[in-house]
Amino acid sequence: MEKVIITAAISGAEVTKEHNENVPYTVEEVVREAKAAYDAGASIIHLHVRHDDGTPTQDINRFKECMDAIKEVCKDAIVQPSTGGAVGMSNEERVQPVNLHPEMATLDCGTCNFGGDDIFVNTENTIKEFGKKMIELNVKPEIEVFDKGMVDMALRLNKKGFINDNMHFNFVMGVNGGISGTYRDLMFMRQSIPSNATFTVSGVGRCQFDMIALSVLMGGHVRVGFEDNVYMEKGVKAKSNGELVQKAANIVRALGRQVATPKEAREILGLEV
Ligand code: KMH
Ligand code: ZN
Repeated sequence: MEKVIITAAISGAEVTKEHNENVPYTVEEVVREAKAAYDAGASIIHLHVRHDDGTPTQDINRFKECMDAIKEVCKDAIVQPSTGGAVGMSNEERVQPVNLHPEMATLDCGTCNFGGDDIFVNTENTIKEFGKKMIELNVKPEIEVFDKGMVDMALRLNKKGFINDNMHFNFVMGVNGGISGTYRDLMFMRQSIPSNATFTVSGVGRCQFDMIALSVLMGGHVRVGFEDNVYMEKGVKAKSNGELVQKAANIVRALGRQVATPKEAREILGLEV
């Protein structure tokens, strides 16, 4: 089987220092967390950025500052900005980092409840607009799907030319409002995408490491990090994203697969090497 790409979602937009004091806000903290994740085996850094007080922003200048600083210390990492941003942001705000021509960016393929009163809104026209822009700027989308209907949306927009072939999916499992993080549902998602598509799995909350193990066994890739989960195990908070990546890498190796380097990740994903 091909090697396993580990993505580290180091910061997120909803998780705060109240959940784990090591969640990064400042550029310095972002760099610290990215480097710890990279050193432990992450080849993709999935990035949200904040103001120093922790407020999420999609400001292009803040993204540039953080991405440049990450690349200083994680030379060949793939830095993948979010276009999801935080719940409630406008499309104009969310799409800004795509203008920096990153190798990849996320493309969220549907609307869902997001806990409490929150709704994460991605209308069909939004997905088309973001997808078209990514094609124009040669940015590979990581197709984020929180439920099975979002897979169908992505497949339909692929046929209509808003998403290129060689699709790479991220099954986000366990959001309150999305598909649950169970073996049955992961199989269902896996069986719903084309056989030549690649996929990673993000288990949110307590299902994170179960989803990692299952994805490794199924031939998939894995995402770990504070955006999705701040615990090493029940009641034990992670000291860094590096610790979470290390645990994921140990699972990968224990199950007989190897961790991909950034160069290998680019080859697997069809990015320019
Ligand atoms: N913060 C969530 C509302 C993405 O990065 O593309 C959306 C999110 C998805 O995190
Ligand atoms: Zn994200």
